[in-house]
Amino acid sequence: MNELLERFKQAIIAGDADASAGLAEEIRAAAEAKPDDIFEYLSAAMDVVGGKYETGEYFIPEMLRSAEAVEKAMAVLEPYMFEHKHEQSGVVVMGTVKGDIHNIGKNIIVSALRADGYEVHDLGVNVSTDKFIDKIREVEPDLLMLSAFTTSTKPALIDIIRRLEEEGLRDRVKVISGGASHSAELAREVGVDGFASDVKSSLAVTRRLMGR
Ligand code: B12
Repeated sequence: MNELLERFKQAIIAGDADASAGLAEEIRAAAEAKPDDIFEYLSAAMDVVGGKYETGEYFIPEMLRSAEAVEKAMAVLEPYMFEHKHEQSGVVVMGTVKGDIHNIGKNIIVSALRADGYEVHDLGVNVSTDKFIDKIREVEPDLLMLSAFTTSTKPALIDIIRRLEEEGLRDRVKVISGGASHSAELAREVGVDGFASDVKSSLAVTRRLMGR
């Protein structure tokens, strides 16, 4: 299985969407890999891609090809990785904050939350504070989950918390942020209720804040 997962990782690094989707089919058919293993190889692949970008070996088009290779593979693997519950766990509004267009990690968390029984309203990427506030008024979620991947998104996170306070909504919704650049320090500075940087800890923090 590890050899198959290694080939899967290499296909993502190479940005070969046909190969990654084909290998995803093989992984699903073998039914041996645990979701955590798949995430480990997928994240490791994107770390290599990020590293190649940093050293100037890859540029934006190569990163986009790798992103597409992940998306195609996830479409195959999602039903296998997340066994869906039927009870309702809570309502979530989620999106990637303004100025940020990364969506792979967000989409994975959206899938994991849906599988864990949450009704998720996914607002997409580059979401303005106004759009978050409007949706919160409309659906009155239990949780607001914010993806933020670049360090330059800190003001956007602070703006959302400030607006929630101004609009008298801060006590009505728990706010969780997440993304590659997150740390306990950032979470404290921004004023969110919780943060996480992978699927397992994201589900753990949502359960904790929902009192489950
Ligand atoms: C792919 C990629 C892109 C693709 C994105 C395609 C897409 N459809 O998403 C493209 C090419 C568009 C891109 C663009 C840019 N990128 Co980019 N990108 C990456 C890369 C290589 C991988 C990201 C990824 O998908 N990882 C895999 C997923 C599974 O992991 P994840 O994103 O961390 O998500 C997990 C957790 O964070 C968590 N999570 C995610 N969201 C949430 C939300 C909540 C609430 C919770 C609890 C948890 C959670 O769970 C997820 C699942 O495990 C990273 C490097 C890296 N290794 O992360 C750089 C990276 C994020 N990008 C970076 C940069 C700088 C950029 C650009 C500014 C480049 C440029 N000069 O134009 C632009 C930004 C454009 C913008 N305005 O947003 C930097 C950010 C540095 C920083 N600290 O600010 C990184 C770290 C690369 C680097 N080392 O320089 N990028």
